[in-house]
Amino acid sequence: AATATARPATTAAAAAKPPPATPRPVFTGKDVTEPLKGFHKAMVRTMTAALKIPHFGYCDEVDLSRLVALRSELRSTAEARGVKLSYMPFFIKAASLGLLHFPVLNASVDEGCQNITYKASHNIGLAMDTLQGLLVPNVKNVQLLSVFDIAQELNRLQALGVGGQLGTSELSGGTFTLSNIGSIGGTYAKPVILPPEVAIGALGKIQVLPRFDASGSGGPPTCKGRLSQITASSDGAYLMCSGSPTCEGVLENPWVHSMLDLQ
Ligand code: CAO
Repeated sequence: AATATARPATTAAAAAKPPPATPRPVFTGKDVTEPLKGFHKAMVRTMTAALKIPHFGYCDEVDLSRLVALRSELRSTAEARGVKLSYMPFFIKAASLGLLHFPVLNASVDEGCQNITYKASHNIGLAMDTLQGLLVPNVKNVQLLSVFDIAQELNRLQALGVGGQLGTSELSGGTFTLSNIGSIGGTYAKPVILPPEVAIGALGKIQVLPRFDASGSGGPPTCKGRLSQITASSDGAYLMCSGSPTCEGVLENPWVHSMLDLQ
């Protein structure tokens, strides 16, 4: 899971975001059985094989405020070059930089678990929701690519995914995988390792959350403003403060402030 302490530009802008589409309810009136085919069948086979691998999971939170700021700074430059810059290229590059330090995670073991092969390339796969089902195309040789190169390749893979055109060259040769459930909205995930790889990473939703630092500080404690308004937006609820210069209108740490100011 990832947290960002960066405050929203304006709550009005956040409130203007369209709500996510809600799937329509399906009423068939009778049971429907149909054969599992193609990619769906392959997905079941792979996931079943994956569950034979011993798994150990570890979850943590990371402050991504600086990444959020950096992406918003670079986004228009990338767009001017015709490339959509999401968070994924940064996550993929960060994973590759981590793998340079821990090559044992960019490896594969043989069927009988007798040998381990340390892979030279960082071919980082990403779980992709496509019309063909859940597919894992990979970005090849990430260790040689810049964040912008990765974004470009990701755009290409996404376009192929949307068009149902991902092929063997995109889907094979992966050495490590990332699953970003954050774009859908969950905070934690328990992904399964894609055989013959030995590790997988998952990312939850980046969100603004109240947190304390190591010294116990969690926001400007000197605020003497009064809470004037609670604004709900698609990103959560923000408490508006009526006048402390330290708060600039939106409380950095709503819960600490609400306790201080309301008591
Ligand atoms: N937290 C908050 N917002 C996030 C986010 C995160 N972790 N990850 C992505 N977003 C945002 C993006 O920035 C983008 O917003 P903007 O348009 O404002 O930039 C929006 O969510 C949509 O992102 P995207 O899906 O277009 O692009 P992506 O590069 O982040 O993700 C891909 C690419 C292929 C992973 C995605 O399209 C997809 O298929 N997601 C589904 C993954 C899935 O099914 N996971 C389950 C796997 S089980 O192992």
